[in-house]
Amino acid sequence: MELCGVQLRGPILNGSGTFDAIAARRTFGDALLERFPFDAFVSKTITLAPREGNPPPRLWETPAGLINSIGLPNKGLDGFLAEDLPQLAELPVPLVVSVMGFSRDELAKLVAAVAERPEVAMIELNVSCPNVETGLVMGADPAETARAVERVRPLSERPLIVKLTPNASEPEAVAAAAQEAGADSVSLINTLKGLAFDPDGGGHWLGGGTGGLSGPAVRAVALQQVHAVAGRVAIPVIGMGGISSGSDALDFLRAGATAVAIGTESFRDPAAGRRIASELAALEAREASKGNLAPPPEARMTQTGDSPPTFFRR
Ligand code: RRO
Repeated sequence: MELCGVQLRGPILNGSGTFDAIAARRTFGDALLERFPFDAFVSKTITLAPREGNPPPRLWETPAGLINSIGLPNKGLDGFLAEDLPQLAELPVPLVVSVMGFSRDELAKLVAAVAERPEVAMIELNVSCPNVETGLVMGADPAETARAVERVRPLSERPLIVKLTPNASEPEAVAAAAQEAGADSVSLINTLKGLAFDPDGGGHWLGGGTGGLSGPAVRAVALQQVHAVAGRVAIPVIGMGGISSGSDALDFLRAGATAVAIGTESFRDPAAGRRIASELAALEAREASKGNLAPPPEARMTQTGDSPPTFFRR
């Protein structure tokens, strides 16, 4: 398949920041490259200056979900280009680099520098991190998002993906603004704002205060937002939010996504991307074979309201 002109062997990506390919290569060696779990790899978001990230604890489990408050720890642009990019370039799939700026100037410096590197297939603009102190989330506002995309669009011939936040009153309006400003794709959802208290008292559990919720707990919200966004824009949509099985992935494709990303599930099972890809392929093969068996006209005529003939049920 193809995403923004980039050839991919399939539709399964990782959600940014949910799979450390460099650490996985250290642990699994070249076996990781032979059985790489994703069809494109999205880096953890980088910023212009290095960051320590938020103080611990950084994670809290909820029913069917995970709240994180990692706070964007990273080596900064120069450290990433010098140390991480050469290693990520050895992965057997196209590389997407995720960047986040605290201002449009910062974002422009990041995009210009990353776009120069031939190892980079696409750039994701993370305008939706919930865990940084400024409280400024460009992606919560359509006009701010448009200004950011307009600023960086001329700096890169690489496809630009805009990562949307679910914490916006109308994510489809933000997606439309991103498209209008020149984005090639949108990806969603980033995490939903969440909070956890220390069960032993003493206030907030997470060192960063609040965090972002992910995992199956957010799947229905993500599916609705992907459906709404895909109905509004013409550019490809990358759907994510609690995908744990091929059936979940198929739901996002049915909602209008062109590709999907796996996030929290990879923490449980680092090989989840491959499992989900093969489950999805089996489901799609089954759908295709059903499609070839067109129902006889009389069967179609017996369909009424909510009660389709039983052979349509799954
Ligand atoms: O690093 C983080 O805390 C983080 C980021 Br940049 C993001 O985009 N989404 C998220 O849930 N956590």
